[in-house]
Amino acid sequence: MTSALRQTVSDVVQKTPVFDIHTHLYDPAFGNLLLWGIDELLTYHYLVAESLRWLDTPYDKFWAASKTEQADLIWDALFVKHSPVSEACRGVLTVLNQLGLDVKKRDLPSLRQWFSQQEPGAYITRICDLANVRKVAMTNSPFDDAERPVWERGFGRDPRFVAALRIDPLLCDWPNAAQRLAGWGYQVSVDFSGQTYAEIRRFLADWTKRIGAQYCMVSLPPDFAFPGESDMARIIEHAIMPHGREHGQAFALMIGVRRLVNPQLRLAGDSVGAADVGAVERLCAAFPDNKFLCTMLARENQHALCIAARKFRNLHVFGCWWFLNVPGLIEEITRMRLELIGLSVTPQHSDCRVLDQLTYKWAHSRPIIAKVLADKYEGLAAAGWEPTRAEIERDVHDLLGGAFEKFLGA
Ligand code: FIX
Ligand code: ZN
Repeated sequence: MTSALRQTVSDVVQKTPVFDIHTHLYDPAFGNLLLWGIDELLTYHYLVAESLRWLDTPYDKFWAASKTEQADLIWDALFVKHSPVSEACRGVLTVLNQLGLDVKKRDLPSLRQWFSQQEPGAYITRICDLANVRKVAMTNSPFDDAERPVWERGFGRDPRFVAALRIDPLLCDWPNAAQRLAGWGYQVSVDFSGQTYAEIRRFLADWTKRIGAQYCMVSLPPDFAFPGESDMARIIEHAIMPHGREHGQAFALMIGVRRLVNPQLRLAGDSVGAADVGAVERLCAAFPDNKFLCTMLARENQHALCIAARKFRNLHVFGCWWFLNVPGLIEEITRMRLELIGLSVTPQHSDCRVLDQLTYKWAHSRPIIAKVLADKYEGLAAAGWEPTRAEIERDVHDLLGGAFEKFLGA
C-alpha cells in the first residue's frame, strides 16, 4: 500500500516545475531548428539506431529517403513488426498518449494529420505545460553555421529558453577551430603563439555576452586527460579557466562519448567508453575558483564521479546521459547519488532533440526520482525524522534545477 509520505513525494515531484539543464532544443526564434512533431519523434537518432538493426535497407538508401519515408520505415520496424518496448520507443507512445491521441489504433497517417494542424507557438506552450518545465537550456554553438547567423542578427528572446555556450570544435579540433576564429577576426595562431589565449578568451567573452550563456560546455571522449600538453588541456588551462573566473561561468564537461564508431549511422553512430574521473578531480583541485558541472556516459564511472563530488564542492554532478537514460539505470544512479551526496545534485536532464520529447523524458524520470526520494524519506521516518511537505517541496525544487541554480549563483 502507498504510504501517505510516498503519495506526498509523488505529488510534489509531479507538481514541481523543472529547469531542464541540458537539451538540444532551440528558442522558437530559430524556426526550423526547433524540431517537433511525429516524424521528428520517429526519426530521433536513438530510434534510427534501433530500427536499422531490423532493416536490411542499405544505409545510403535510408539516408537518401525523405524524413517521412524514414519515419515510415522506423514505425514499421519498431512499432508494427515488433512491440515497442525500448525506452526510446515507449517515449514516442508516452508523448502521443499525453497529447490525448489514441496510440492503440497504430494509425500513423492520422497521427500525422493531427500534428499538421498544430500551430507552433501554442504547441510549444502546450508541451512545456504538459512536461511542467519552467526553463530549458539550449546547446548553442558559434561553430554551427545554421545557428550562428541567428545570434548575429539578434532576436527577441523567449525567457523559457536559456543559452549554454557549446565549444566542442575549439577543444576537440583546434587546428580547424583556429582557422575559423581567425576568419572571424580573432588573432590566433595554431601553435598558441602571440595573443592566442587572450584572443580565445575574447571569443568566449563575446559569445557569452551575445547569447547570455548560463554556462560553457563540451562533450569529450573517454581518453580525456588533464593536465597535459594536448591542445585541449592547454586551451582549458589558459583560456577556459581564466574566462570562467572572469565571468563567474561554470564549465560543463560531458565525458565518455566515442564519436562515430559506426560513421554510416551518422548522428546515431556514437558509442560509449569509460573515462578517467581522476582528470575531473585534478581540474577541480587545480582550479578551486572555477565551477565544474559534470556528467559521464559510462555506468562504470558513476560511483567514482559521486566520490569526486564529495571531495570537491566546485563540482556539480548532473543527469543520466543518453545510454544511461533508461529506467533501471536512472534508478540505480539516482539512488547512489542521493546516498553519497544527498541533495546537492541534479539527477536528470532530458537531452531532448525534439520539443515533444520533453513530455516523455520528464514523465519517465519523475516517478523514478520520486520513488528513490520516498525510499530515503522512509528511511528517515524509521529513525523518527518526518519531513514536512514544505521540506519535501524545498528538496524537490533543488533536485529539479534549484540546486543547479544555487551552484551557478554561489
Ligand atoms: O553531446 C551531446 O550533447 C549529446 O547529448 C548528443 O551529442 C547526443 O547525440 C544525444 O542526443 C544524446 O542524447
Ligand atoms: Zn546532449
